[in-house]
Amino acid sequence: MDPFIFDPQGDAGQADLVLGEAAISDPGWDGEPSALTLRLTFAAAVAPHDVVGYIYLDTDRNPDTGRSPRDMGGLAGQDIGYDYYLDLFGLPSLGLVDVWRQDGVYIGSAVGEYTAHSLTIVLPLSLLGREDGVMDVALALGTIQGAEDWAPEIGHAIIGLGADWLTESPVVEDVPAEAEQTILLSLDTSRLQPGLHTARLAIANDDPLTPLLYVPLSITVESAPTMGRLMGRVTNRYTGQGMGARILAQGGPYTSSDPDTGQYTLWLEEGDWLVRAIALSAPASVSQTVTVNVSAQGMLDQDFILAWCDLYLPLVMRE
Ligand SMILES: [Ca+2]
Ligand SMILES: [Ca+2]
Ligand SMILES: [Ca+2]
Repeated sequence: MDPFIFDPQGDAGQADLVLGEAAISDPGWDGEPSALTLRLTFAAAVAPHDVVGYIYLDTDRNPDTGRSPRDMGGLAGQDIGYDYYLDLFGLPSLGLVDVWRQDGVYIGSAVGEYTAHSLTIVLPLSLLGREDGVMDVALALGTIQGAEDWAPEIGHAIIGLGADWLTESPVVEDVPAEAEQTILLSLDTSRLQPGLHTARLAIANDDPLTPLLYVPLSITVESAPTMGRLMGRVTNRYTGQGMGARILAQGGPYTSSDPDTGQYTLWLEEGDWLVRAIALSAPASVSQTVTVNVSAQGMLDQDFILAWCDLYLPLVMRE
């Protein structure tokens, strides 16, 4: 799992968060949804079974949409506009985490599981609308007596930017004052689509003002001479609008379409492929599968049309 927040130990009593980690699972060919796993680790003295609170998710990463955490137990310095929030108040009694939209619409529930000093929550990303897994996040945690630990107190954390093509070594190292430490980065681009990929190297340290330092990283992957390109749009049959979908090649790579335009590009090795588009914010059964033949250096147009009616229709009963 990728750490997204390091919170100081000792800044809270019964709900002292020290580490937040996240992982996003790949979507499955058979429609297993992408899921977001969140693991919160608390100071060793904390029994996380009493912890309640809110996790604010800014899924469009736009502070001008949604609400400020300040409106609901958060701090004014937490600079996001959350579009969804996770409500942990059902955890101690029911073991459930409720997912709410910012305007108070109940979306669904997920199970929270405890291990020693950690709490793990697994959320299907389809609960969060047109979500690709990258989002801004802030937390307010406490007990039913009140909020105790905010993370981060100023700014926000980002989840979903973990780069599985990058490993760093050493991961943990104490660096004395005025000393230097070289960190070796290893790249594995074998599973990456051609194009630009970015990541941030986070360096946790004991500076109270900037407990996390970020070093931006980017890499451009060139296509191999044996690869060809599939391009097109994913649209909604009922509205004609572009829509967000996962485009997967069976046994191969996948990509996502732009949620606004529906446009996508998927690079594949030459040969025959089964390719499936699965709507992101709909049941996984909303999909279309095609067979394509990709030629080296070739470009193939392939549009997908998905039948998904994203409306709640009132049901009228008549005698
Ligand atoms: Ca803390
Ligand atoms: Ca927002
Ligand atoms: Ca804190």
